[in-house]
Amino acid sequence: MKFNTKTIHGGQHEIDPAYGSVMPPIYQTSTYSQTTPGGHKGHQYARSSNPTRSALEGSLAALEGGNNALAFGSGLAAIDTVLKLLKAGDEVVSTNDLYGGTYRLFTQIFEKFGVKFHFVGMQSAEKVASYINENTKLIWVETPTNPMLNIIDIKGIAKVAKANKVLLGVDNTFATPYLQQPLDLGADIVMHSATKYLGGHSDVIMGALIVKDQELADRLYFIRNSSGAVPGPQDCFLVLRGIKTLHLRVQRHCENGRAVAEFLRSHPKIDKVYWPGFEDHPNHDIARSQMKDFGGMMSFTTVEDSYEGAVKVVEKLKIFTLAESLGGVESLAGHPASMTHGSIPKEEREKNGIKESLIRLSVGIEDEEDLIADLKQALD
Ligand code: P1T
Repeated sequence: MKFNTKTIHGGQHEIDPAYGSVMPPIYQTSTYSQTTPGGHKGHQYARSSNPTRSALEGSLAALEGGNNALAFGSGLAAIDTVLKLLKAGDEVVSTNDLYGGTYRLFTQIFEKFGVKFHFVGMQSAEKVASYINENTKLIWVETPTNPMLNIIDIKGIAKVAKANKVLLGVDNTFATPYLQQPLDLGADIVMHSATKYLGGHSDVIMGALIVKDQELADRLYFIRNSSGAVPGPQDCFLVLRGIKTLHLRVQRHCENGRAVAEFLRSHPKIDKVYWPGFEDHPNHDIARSQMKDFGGMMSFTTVEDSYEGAVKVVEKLKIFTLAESLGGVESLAGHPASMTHGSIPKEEREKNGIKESLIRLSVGIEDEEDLIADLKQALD
């Protein structure tokens, strides 16, 4: 089955046995009756499993080329579960430029439990390798990175991970499985904030992990069942519905992304535009080799290069909504330093290029002329 067909049919084996409904029903139940202890029809208690969730997980596994998928109550709950594979004394080599909430989870929750993190610019696999020692258990990659749109060579890092018997987890939120499939490039775990492109309509908070290895899936399942960060069936239904148009939406995000990035770059009030589709983006060749297209996420600074200047622009936008999050059908603008990355200390943020003047765009699927006109009037 090819990708576009998979978004609609992937992992969907069972038509509703009761009435033949084409979409899986929303099983809004916390528990399932048993005829005798253990005498159930495959589901006992909804923290452990739910048929609507299983339908979504089938779809997620198919899209990422995995054998198992697990859905969570949020993207951070999914990452939290990966980190719970570790124990005190273990070390993690993590991308330095990453979602502020992930950085906060690592530094303010897991460091307390004795896990050590190295935040590293992952532009070369050799550099990543130099941080590995006998305590290293996980390499955590976010690519494209949030919000600087750096691209990390998944295949290159996977070689380092394999050689050192270290797990490689990739946050594939910005790319989506339509653009990039990390398991095929050698990753062990793919993670999504399904809140974003997978859901696609800014109406759900959800996370996901997808893996190939059964033993790893069992360990993650055990942690999720023990810690309990599961999504509800209504949200699973919504994300499954969202996925059915993932390919169409992401194609349009990419087309509009290119048009907006090129417009911004040509505007006299713009200083830098960070978008991996530009041929002179420092990681453009890696992006071209591991991604199908370049996506609708980008960041930029204006020549004014000030907090006040950035605020003026985002306040003037009319079609782009000033809001946290990304990946929905509607275009959003954000100010990373004060919003999504506010939980990273200023010094750390600025080392990675997240200036007070930086604006991030999630380019939606509206008409590109309207998006460009909106940016133009705000900049003018
Ligand atoms: O919000 P949640 O579903 O828990 O996902 C967290 C998360 C994980 N990874 C990446 C790359 C993310 O971008 C996010 C969430 N990001 C935003 C809310 C944002 O506006 O960047």
